[in-house]
Amino acid sequence: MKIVAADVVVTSPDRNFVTLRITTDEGLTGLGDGTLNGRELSVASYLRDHVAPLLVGRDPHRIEDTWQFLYRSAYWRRGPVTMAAIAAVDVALWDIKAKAAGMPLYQLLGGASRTGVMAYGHASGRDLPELFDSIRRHLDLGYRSIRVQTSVPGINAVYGVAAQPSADGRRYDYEPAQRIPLPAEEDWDTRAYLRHLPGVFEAVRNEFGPELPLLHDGHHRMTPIQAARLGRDLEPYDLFWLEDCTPAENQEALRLVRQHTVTPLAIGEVFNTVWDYQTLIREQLIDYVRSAVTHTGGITAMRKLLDFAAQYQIKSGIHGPTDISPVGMAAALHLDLAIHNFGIQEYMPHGVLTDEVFRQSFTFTDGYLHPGDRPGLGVELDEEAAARFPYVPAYLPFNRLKDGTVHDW
Ligand code: GCO
Ligand code: MG
Repeated sequence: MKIVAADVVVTSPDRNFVTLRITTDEGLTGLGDGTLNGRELSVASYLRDHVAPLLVGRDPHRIEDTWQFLYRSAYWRRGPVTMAAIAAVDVALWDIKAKAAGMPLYQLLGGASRTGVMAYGHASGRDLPELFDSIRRHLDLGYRSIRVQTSVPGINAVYGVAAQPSADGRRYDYEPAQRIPLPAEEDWDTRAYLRHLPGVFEAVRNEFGPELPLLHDGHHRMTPIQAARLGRDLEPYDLFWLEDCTPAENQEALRLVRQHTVTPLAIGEVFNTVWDYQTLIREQLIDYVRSAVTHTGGITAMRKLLDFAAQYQIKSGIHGPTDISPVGMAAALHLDLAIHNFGIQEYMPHGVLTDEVFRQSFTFTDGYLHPGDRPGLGVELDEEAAARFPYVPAYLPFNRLKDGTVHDW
């Protein structure tokens, strides 16, 4: 079998997505997700201008060889654009291989290690009544694990808080990318946040009891000593994890956090290779790996990363916001089902327009996701529907402190 075409489709149903479609001379096609929120066209160009010409004529079955070729022959290594592009190729090739085998991808990854994949959803509220409503709606939808984000008194806009409960009863998750010509400016005050958050978790525990797994995302905004304090203050509320408590690129910073708290830690959604985790995993400074299949070089690289983590009893918590396309989500679910050290999967349903463009076979039942049993990934791209939604520039927001200093968002 030979690759005869590698086409990039940029489409914007609800939001922008970059999809790679690889076609073979036997008529099989594979899909890969290369979406990098707010920087989508850079990956589209990397794929179109630099990678697609290299793929034509290659044997699609040689996945490891193609991965190593793309990683090493570029000479310039790592980085979100490169690794998202490699991920798109890798996942498309796994899709083709599984279709050729007539099996769902998880079978090629070793078969199912569990019956379903536990998902967590995003609850948020500007105050406690709104937050409790949001948690109840998620419980009604079937979620059995819930991320909790709230506004903080004195701060106008806080990461993770949906501005308005939605009118259609379907979409009330937080969506950070905005279709505006310049990034929105938000404000931030870490001391106010540290004072406010433990009381929120105390109220949630009192209302919903001890069983419900609760998660929280710090979105890189604390220093190590602030993160250590928050982790310790949240210990009575038994969090499933505290995510991205410090800017993740300084791996050593987590040593200090770890010294002071037993709140489980998750990091890695902005990482793109196993090298970003070397210290974190070897020194057991984290409990969950947050990488996205889409941003970390695809199934081939994620598998190696998660096998490395498994030797240290560190589990998966694969990134799955709506900026991961249904193709990237399906890839994550096949991996989640197959690996032994699965922890949890982030899951926010996409909008209705996205579901028109990407026909999916994965299911969400009683809090558990399953990738389905169609050969390959189980996702089809409707090209005509995709063409109805051209690219729209969109930006993530950024933070300034009260004195105007730019801060991690
Ligand atoms: C998460 C993430 C997202 C990111 C988003 C940026 O935990 O899901 O923090 O909400 O902010 O992926 O594009
Ligand atoms: Mg996060």
